Amino acid sequence: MSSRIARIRVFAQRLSAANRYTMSSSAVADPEATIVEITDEAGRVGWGEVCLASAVYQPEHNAGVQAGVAALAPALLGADASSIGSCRRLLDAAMLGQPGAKAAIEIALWDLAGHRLGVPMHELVGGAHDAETVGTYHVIGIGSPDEAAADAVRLQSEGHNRLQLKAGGRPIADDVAAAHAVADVLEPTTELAVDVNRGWTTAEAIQFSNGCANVRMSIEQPCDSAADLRSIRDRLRHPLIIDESSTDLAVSAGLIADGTASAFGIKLSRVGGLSPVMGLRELCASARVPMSTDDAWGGDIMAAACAHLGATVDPRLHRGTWLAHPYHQTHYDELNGPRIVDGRVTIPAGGPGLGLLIDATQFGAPTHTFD
Ligand code: 0XW
Ligand code: MG
Repeated sequence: MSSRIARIRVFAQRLSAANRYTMSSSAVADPEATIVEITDEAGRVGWGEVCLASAVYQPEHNAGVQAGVAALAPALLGADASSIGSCRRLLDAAMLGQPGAKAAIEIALWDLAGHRLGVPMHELVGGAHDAETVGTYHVIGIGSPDEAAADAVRLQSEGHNRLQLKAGGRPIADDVAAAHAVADVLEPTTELAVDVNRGWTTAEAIQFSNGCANVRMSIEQPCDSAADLRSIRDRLRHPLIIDESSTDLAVSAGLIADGTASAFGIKLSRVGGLSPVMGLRELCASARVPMSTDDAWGGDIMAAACAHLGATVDPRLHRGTWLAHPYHQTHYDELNGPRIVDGRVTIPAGGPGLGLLIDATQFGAPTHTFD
């Protein structure tokens, strides 16, 4: 059953931070999501989305994603959406790189496939271990030791057993104090990652690790480059989680092979969508390396894609699907949009594909229409 693409519409949706959200490189203000609607010849619709938290989290920015989608869309008109691999090849032939723009389109293709076949997305991308909820982790922003400890106590009381403490952008001693304050209130079953979002020098990373020698935690992306991480991996007292440096399968395989990566923070927008993450999932499964399945920011469409994919990762190796919703508090589908319940993320089941019921009028007039 073919599924010729008849129309592609592109929308812009502001996802402003209602609660302060800080990383070493930036505080998230009001990023704008790019939303893609793909309609096939039978009138079936698939939705995709990418929204980067800021212009300094990874080397793409939201205006570029919007422009990239608009430049790529014409290449897909008339293509058979039932062959996602063929559509991806058309996108790669039209433009080198731009994984964020391609991810926004590719997620819509997977959603459309679910609608065409009448099955939930998790069934298409590997099969769910648990089709109702998926694990998650929650971020504690950069603040005082007392604030960080109070957040950790509250989040654990709400059922969270994975915490990510943001660090960087201030004296190392302040981050050491915050990590110790959180460690002092950590329950035995709670895992802690300190995420620096590339903010430290190699010397600062080593200094922090030494200052937290007795803290049970991992350190996520302390420095900017994979070379930096390789240079310090044997001088740290803690395992390394690779996030921003896990740009593709080959790079990630190398980081596993040389022992640098103890785990990954995988972002769909950084690697190009669900298909590349499925490859990373198989690589991590074979190497017994944990991974997350989430993105830098985003609304229900990106959250649902990450949750469906997260459901297909071996729970023993799944670091979770992070949700931006608690920070922007926007739902595109109030009933089915992913939310946190008892420390886990709900997987939308409002229908096939992503399981969302999206009313396009909420996004206003499209920025681009291709038909
Ligand atoms: C915590 N996240 C998934 C959301 C932030 O935007 C960045 C990312 C991370 O792990 O760095
Ligand atoms: Mg990270």
